[in-house]
Amino acid sequence: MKKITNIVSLLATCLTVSAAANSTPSRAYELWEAEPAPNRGRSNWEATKDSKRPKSYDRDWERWSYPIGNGYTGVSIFGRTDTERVQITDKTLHNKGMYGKGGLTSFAELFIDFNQDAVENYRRSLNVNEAIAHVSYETDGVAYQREYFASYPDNVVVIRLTADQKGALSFTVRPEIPYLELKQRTGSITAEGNLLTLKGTASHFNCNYEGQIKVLNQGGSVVADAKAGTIEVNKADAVTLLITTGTNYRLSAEIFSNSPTKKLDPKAFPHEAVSARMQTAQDLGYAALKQRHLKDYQNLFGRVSVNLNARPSADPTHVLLEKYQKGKTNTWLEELMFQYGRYLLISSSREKSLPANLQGAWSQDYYTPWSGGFWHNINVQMNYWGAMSTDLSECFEAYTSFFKAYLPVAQQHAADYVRKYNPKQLTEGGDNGWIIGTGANAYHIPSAGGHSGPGTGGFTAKLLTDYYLFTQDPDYLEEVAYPAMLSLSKFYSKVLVPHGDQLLVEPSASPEQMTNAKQTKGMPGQLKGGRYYVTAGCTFDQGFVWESYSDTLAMADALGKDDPFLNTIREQITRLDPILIGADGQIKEYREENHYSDIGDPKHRHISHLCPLFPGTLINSERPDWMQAASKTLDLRGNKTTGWALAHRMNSRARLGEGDQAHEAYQRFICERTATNLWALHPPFQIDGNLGTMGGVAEMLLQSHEGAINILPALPAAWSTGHFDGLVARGNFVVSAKWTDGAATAISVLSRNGGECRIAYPGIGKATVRDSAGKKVKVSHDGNDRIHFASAVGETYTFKTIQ
Ligand code: FUC
Repeated sequence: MKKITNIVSLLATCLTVSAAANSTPSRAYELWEAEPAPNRGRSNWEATKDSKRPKSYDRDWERWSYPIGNGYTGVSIFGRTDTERVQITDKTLHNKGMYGKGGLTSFAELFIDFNQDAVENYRRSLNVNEAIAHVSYETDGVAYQREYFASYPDNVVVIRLTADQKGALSFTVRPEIPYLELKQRTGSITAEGNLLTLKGTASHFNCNYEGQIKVLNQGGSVVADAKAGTIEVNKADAVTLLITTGTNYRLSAEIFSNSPTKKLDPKAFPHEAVSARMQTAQDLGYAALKQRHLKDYQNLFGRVSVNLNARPSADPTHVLLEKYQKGKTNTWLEELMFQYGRYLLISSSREKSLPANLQGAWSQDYYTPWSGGFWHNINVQMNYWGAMSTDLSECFEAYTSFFKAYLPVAQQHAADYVRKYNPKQLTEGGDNGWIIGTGANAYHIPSAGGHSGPGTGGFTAKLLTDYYLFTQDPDYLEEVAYPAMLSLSKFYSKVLVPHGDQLLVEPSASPEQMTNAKQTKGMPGQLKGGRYYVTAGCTFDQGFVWESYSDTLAMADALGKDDPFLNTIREQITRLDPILIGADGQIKEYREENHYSDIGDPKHRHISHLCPLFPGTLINSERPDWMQAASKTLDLRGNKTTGWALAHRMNSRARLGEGDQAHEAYQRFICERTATNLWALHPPFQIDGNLGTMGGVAEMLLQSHEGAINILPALPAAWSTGHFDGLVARGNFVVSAKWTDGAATAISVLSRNGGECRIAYPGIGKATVRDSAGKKVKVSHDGNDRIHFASAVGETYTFKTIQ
């Protein structure tokens, strides 16, 4: 199943492979345009029909601006020469949001009036290798340059303006606090000396915010206009603008447990922290800030390269995309999108910041679509699908901190849930585990239920498990992953209801799948949830109980733990009966389904019943019948769907070893759900599609969920020649591979953690394995297609063919 059929023999030729880790991708990736982003103003904003979305949204921002970010602050750059627009988001600033539970809202707008209309040789770009945006143009015989970056180590946004002639820089810096007229926040702007300060309060959570913009000029002068709240720069040689943002938000258990007005201390102001950061940034100066930014960013970004043998394109990005959409597919854009996904993850999710939200770290809205929340029935998990495999596990630390903070409320939710649905199982005052439902945000986590069953908890926990499996961090296993899994399993054990010999989650709902009375006529399932179909033991819920139980047992083994509750899991896991095949050869979404789509929308974006295939591991090559049924299900569901939904299909196809179909889902995503700034469109913009397809590329090239490292498990014909360096496999092995005409020609593995290294690839049994000193390594064979050997920490092994 996982084999690539067009590969007959392994490693036809031997090529040397460079060391895997920390080699900056050799190729230069950038987005660029020969025009600034349009900014046609609110009158051009597009109306939305959906009552749950903002009334209108700004397509110019969404489709043309370039995002930079440092995990805390997201910035969208238009690169204009008349009036530049720099829109600023701080992930902690929330108003009431569209559901009344809180939602991300735009922090500020920074306008810079240059009044330069007739410009030549204009170019704006986003350099993905450096995380720096550039603007350059000429006017009146002067060449102007701008650089924009968001530094994580110094938590500051830097804009550097230069010209090739002295005294050529004159402009007005004019910030704005958006949406004041809608009365959910107060705000004022002061201008003093070279400092602009924006401050106020978003009332719903008493969120006090402050933003500072410092205008540092070389040559010329700066003049503050206190009344207008602006700073004018006159005839400077060069200018550095520094931007810092902050609020009184502190990630803590109280954020989730307290009532809206008690979540934050109304008397706490971010002024000192924001000012201190500004001072540090100013003291460091532009050159040091840039160097520190590059060091930090490139340490992460430079770890992985994927080369699909494309010829780099010289087209502006929107032309590149248009050509692709017209059928001129090219792997250059596919490579670029992959690295752009890694860029977006690094820019929106860093240790100590909040996790990447539904829009990453970017929102120009009053009410961000779906509140800019952490949606737990697939979206936030998808954000991290590629984190570990593309060697960005540090980015997941933001989610771990978030998890730790919300855990007490998740425990409360679990107790309430058991009390409501299965009161006999409640351990009053004791441990009932934890659970999280779909619509979370920085201030609130909901309980499970409604349109998505409690499988949402297992969906989340899979990330904790994977973080451990990839990093092999023993402290994480002991302190975070194992306790979380054990506790989640406790919760699940309390919501399973006996149905004959089986134990079924009840109530149970396959996320957002709807039905109607006609469809359910004569069905045992009950329409308890209104338009959403609620039943017992749907595959999504049963599957995630299985995954959680299985992961808990594996971790207990790894730690040598012997909790008495493990016996309950050992007994219950045999009674879940999670995977059933229906009359059309499909994986059933519901136990009571016979033919495909007896219940629900046959083209639904969610494919929740395939979660046991991906990100789960229950459907795997040991069960070819299930693999085949999963493939059939994907055929039936089709690819006419939203951005993130294509990403799930892509990853699922990769798990099936269906490289061409995985590639087709990727192509569709690029053709139909990608904006000209390469942001993913649901539509509207959601970051999950970017990050999910990024993970999908890695999943096509390397897998490790079946106890071995599978090299090139889902290589499509379109990627017949190429190489990758630095992808990570579970066990913390860093892998590189080179292939020609669909056949691997060189493989190398760096063992970061030691331990048994298992490699699967057709014909690998014939290969010779050597360590970095060239010494032949003794390997054991499991047939011709699998080998294993004991690896040493820090050692790199290369594989060569024996014909
Ligand atoms: C899930 C999806 C929707 C949307 C929302 C943010 O609920 O079903 O399509 O992506 O999250």
